[in-house]
Amino acid sequence: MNTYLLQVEGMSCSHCVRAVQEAVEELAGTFEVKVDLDKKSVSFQMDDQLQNLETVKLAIEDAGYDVV
Ligand SMILES: [Cu+2]
Repeated sequence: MNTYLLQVEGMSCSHCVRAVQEAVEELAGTFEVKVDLDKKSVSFQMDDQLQNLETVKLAIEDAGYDVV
């Protein structure tokens, strides 16, 4: 299990925070998802056997936000 931190652009309110949170949480192999609106970031733990970073990035982008 590794900890990751991604910068996410486009979040402006608590609804956005929830959308990003859910997009990452619903993926297999992600845990302890925390979105920080002020820092424009999402941190999470990921089991690299079950999930990969590219899929997480795509899930966030599919939710309507940009991973930078
Ligand atoms: Cu919002």
